[in-house]
Amino acid sequence: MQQTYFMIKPEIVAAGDQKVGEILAMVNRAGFRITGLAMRTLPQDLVEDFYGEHKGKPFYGDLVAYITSGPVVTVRLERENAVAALRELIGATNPRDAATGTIRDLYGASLQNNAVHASANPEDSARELGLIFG
Ligand code: FUP
Repeated sequence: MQQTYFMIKPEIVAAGDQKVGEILAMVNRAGFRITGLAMRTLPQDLVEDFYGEHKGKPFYGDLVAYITSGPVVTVRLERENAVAALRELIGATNPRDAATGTIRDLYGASLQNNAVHASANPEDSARELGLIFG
């Protein structure tokens, strides 16, 4: 069993419970078990750390401002091969490039407002779960 970090981003949470419910149902149908779940507005210093690999890039400031702009849904998931399986389920970073039927294809609006986050690899997963769930 492997753990991974999943996050539903502010524009989806702001749009109301229906989209949050639909996305969690997709994750559930794909065989993931939810072992941690919270809705919270993340503090700026935590988000700066979380996206630390992007510090200095032109989109970094906007990204941090966006993620801290309202509540997100933070989720710890467990499944066999969870990290790779969840990345496949969410689709490419830019919703325009996301495979048909993936979460970012169905719910993403733009490169920045791409609906959800999932850890990119097992090292990121451990780091992100530590930051978010302690
Ligand atoms: P991902 O791992 O798919 O979330 O993608 P990245 O780690 O490369 O990027 C993190 C977030 O930064 C993306 F979800 C969207 C945002 N981003 C931009 O806003 N502009 C860019 O040019 C690249 C990424």
